[in-house]
Amino acid sequence: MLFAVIIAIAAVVIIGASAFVLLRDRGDVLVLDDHAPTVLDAPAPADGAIVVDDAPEAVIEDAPTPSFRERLSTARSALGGYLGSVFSGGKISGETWDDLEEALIRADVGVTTSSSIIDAVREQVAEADIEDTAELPALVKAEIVARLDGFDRSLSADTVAAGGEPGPAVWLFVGVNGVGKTTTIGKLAHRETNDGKKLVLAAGDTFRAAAAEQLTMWAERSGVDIVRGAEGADPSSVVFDAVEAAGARHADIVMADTAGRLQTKTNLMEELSKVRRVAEKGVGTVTETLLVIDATTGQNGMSQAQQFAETADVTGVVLTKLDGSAKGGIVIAIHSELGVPVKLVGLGESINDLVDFDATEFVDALFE
Ligand SMILES: Nc1nc2c(ncn2[C@@H]2O[C@H](COP(=O)(O)OP(=O)(O)O)[C@@H](O)[C@H]2O)c(=O)[nH]1
Ligand SMILES: [Mg+2]
Repeated sequence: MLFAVIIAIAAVVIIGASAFVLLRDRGDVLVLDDHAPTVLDAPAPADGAIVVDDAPEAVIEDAPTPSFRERLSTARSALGGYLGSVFSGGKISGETWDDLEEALIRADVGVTTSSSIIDAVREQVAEADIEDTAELPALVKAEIVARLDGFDRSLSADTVAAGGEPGPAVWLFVGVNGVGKTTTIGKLAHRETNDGKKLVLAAGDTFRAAAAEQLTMWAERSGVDIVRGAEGADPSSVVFDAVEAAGARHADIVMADTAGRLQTKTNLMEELSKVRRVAEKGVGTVTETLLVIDATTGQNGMSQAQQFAETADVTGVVLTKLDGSAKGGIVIAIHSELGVPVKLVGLGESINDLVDFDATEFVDALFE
């Protein structure tokens, strides 16, 4: 009897252990051995004590598999037929150009960029004596691809050795309130952790206590460390402490959340440049400043984005909520008008709903 119980227990242990190994091999489970998720409370500058609390276990999530194009078409997005109707066949006329311009503008490509695309295509049509609208999709596609080509979409974590020791790379996330900064950091933390990177998150949005709570929940999902400050604390001191903590832990990347709302735009921009300065005061180097833009805000979002792009040294755009927009044309406007590449796209609210932007697949999806 006792023997049977021992056999049963042994069987359970063996099956459990092999299931664990299998899951780990598939990269589905984020169990960081001897590295329990930790919440670090950023010290008030006066006392300097870091409080370390144990956080709950990391959550198990499935790894993403479908391609960017597949993800785009499942998310009810892209240009949703705006362009298809223009190219229904027949002779090219003045109306064709009007229709094409209207389609591009309705798809959020923006007035300036739309007319520049049309001018370029018209020129080619005239030069090659093209008469049929059936030939236009290939030309428009090539024009759009040309506007998306030649940008480096990688996220850099290369840091210059500071005093002989390479310090952490700092990625700043900026953008107006509600665009998806905190969510994007949460998704990206999961991805980079799966990739073997060691991270520290900085809850630099100290405007609302809920913002730090939200980021802490994301940190727990991926089992990464997070540095927080009290509500109303100086965001740059939180980022500074996060960089210090990352340096001490030999972490690769600090992902810093920021507030998107202050009394005035000037205050907001000044605060962001202070955060940036302070992030590089110690061992950290800011290697990415990612501007987060909500695809559903269209041209309105573009004019806000312009202000950030002008003052914040933006290295790339994260375009969120493309799943909720039928107007993927904003991608083209971002490249042409802001001069920075879309590096990542948000296609939902879950942890795996963040994908690398792929220009060719995107343009193909536009014309489906
Ligand atoms: N559908 C969808 N919702 C998103 C996406 N990214 C963020 N959100 C949602 O947008 C809301 C605001 O996001 P949050 O990260 O708090 O924005 P923040 O104020 O810029 O930090 C939340 O409800 C998110 O779940 C996305 O790619 N798709
Ligand atoms: Mg936020």
